[in-house]
Amino acid sequence: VLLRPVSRNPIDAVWGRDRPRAPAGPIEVHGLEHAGLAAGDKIAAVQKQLREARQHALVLSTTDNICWLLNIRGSDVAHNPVVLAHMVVPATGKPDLFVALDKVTAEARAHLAPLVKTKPPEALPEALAALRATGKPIRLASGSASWWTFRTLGGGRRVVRGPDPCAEMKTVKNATEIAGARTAHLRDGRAVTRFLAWLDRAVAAGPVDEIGAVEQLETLRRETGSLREISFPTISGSGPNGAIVHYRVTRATNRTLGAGELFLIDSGGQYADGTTDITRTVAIGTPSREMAERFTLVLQGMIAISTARFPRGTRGIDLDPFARRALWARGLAYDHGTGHGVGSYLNVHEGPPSISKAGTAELKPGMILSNEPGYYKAGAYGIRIENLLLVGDAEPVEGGDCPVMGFETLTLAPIDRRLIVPAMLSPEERAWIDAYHARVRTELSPGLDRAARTWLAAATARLEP
Ligand SMILES: [Mn+2]
Repeated sequence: VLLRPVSRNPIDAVWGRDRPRAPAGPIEVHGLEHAGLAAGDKIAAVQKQLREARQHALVLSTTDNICWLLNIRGSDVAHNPVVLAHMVVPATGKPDLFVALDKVTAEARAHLAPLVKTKPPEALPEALAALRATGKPIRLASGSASWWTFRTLGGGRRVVRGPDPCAEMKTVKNATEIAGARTAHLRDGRAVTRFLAWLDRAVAAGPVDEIGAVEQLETLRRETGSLREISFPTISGSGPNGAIVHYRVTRATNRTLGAGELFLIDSGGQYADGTTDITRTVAIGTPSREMAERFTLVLQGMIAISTARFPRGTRGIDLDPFARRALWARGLAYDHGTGHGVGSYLNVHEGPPSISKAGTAELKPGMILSNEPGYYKAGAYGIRIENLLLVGDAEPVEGGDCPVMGFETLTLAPIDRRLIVPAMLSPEERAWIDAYHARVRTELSPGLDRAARTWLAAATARLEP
């Protein structure tokens, strides 16, 4: 394959008069009570890095990094609360923000005016050409910037291609963002728990289908009064549809949740204080022995990540096999990463850190990652269990001689006990499940009505001996 640059976008030429207008959602200010760090301080930190590296300016084209840096959010991309924009951050002086001016509300203008010079997107090529004309080194985020941007900056060795400093900084959440994540997960956990309680009642009372489940879960999230948007299209797969990893239900594929089947639901919410992402697999009627055994193997992998202790410098790739060991030992596997980084009221998939074969970024205290091993039997059923985790320093291990880190579980919702085979679990694994369920019950119960509380008490009871 030979790629050749063209001066006109061929996709523009293909579009006819039915081309939708570019999104024009207003810019929202992401307040300090959620961001925890002022945009001016973030810009100063980036500029300090540029001066230390003797680079003249940084060109940003990644929307979530620009939103993080400026403490703004938007609605230009479904489920990702970002603003389509570019930015040039000079080593000293005021940065330029290139964004459609009709998105800049009076509130946004008041917030942005002290921070940046706001310019229309059409001014970008000229600004990049001016940077090129300085002949000084310009930093460009490799891996996300377009070839056009690279060429317009002059290409060659003057363009320093490296990681985006915002990407690194935003993955390590500050104390305000961590507190926000905890609150968001309490709120979201109650909505999910109400959903799971509803589901048990509803499938007993009559047919429930995949779309009906999606609608009920979104309704319950909306009833929190805080939902901005769901964080991705809900994956709602019953029986064989659960085995399709990125399944998205349509009217044509919609299935009734049948007795003796598994139902997998992977969903999340965008709240101003945090982004959530949770998967639960639920038994509809009585599961087969094989389903329960494989669910338990997936659970063992999930617990192995949740309870891992690891030294500084550990990367996601180092931990990924922990989640697979129990499955591999039985000749079973799953073909996706174990976990991804998650934004703070930003993208539900946020790099660079991940727990996967590609997870070469070091795990650092303050990072939020998902933990979502699974197992999929094509044509039959799918299993996935997903909680979000916060990386932190752990208590020193008795007798150990190096400091260790570990995870704190953020997600709060019961894991279906009907699918757990207690005899397969070690005493430590059983203790983890019982402690997790006790915590879920204690933390969620106060905000639930009597019916949901009663359901939750049973769903979080200790495992039978
Ligand atoms: Mn996920």
